[in-house]
Amino acid sequence: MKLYVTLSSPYSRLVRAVIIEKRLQDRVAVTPIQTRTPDSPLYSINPSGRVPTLVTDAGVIFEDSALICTYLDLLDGAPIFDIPYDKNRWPALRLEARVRSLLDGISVWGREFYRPVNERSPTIIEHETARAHRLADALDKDVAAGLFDGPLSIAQLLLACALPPYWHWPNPKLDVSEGHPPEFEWRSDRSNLSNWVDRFSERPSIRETIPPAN
Ligand SMILES: N[C@@H](CCC(=O)N[C@@H](CS)C(=O)NCC(=O)O)C(=O)O
Repeated sequence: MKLYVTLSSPYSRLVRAVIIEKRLQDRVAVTPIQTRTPDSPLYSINPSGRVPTLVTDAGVIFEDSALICTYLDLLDGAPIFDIPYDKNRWPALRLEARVRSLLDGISVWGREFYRPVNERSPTIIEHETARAHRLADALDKDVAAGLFDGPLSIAQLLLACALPPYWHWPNPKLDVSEGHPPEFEWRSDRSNLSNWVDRFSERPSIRETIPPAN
């Protein structure tokens, strides 16, 4: 199978982490590909042009990190990320949705900075920055309440993939004519979240998927 990714994409990183957790490295070739260009080679594989995109051995195309993770998890018939239909199901799904909401917002926020300065929207940047801080506050409380302490889950992997440092310098893809974009200071006053991410990030699946410096 082939998994098309960009190494900076947090959604792709989640799937790359799942491949490591499931020891599927021999079955899935992680293949970096250019996205967001008029002639991206991904368009002829997946019309959405989004990564992660999985092409199965039978040539079936999957997109969306959640779907791809479920597919890969079930390949060996011994899923480790399956959420059982018991009383823990709704808390687990709720937590995963909250983390995904953080990541979705951060992605919109970060994308603004990849535009030329004169195309950036201060309104979107302000809105997404505020959203990210509200969610980080809520997740700090969730960590303190022990909600991320259970067995390995997609919510945990997503949280670790969503909160790296964002910008590496020098970064030729960013217009810095009006200065460097601000970092998302998600650690400040959030020691529960910060300590949890540091501890969790010692897992090989997180260590081995750190986005490269450009
Ligand atoms: N909901 C999707 C989001 C995937 C996504 O937004 N991928 C971004 C990279 S982080 C992408 O491929 N962007 C390319 C484009 O918009 O053309 C998932 O979970 O996989």
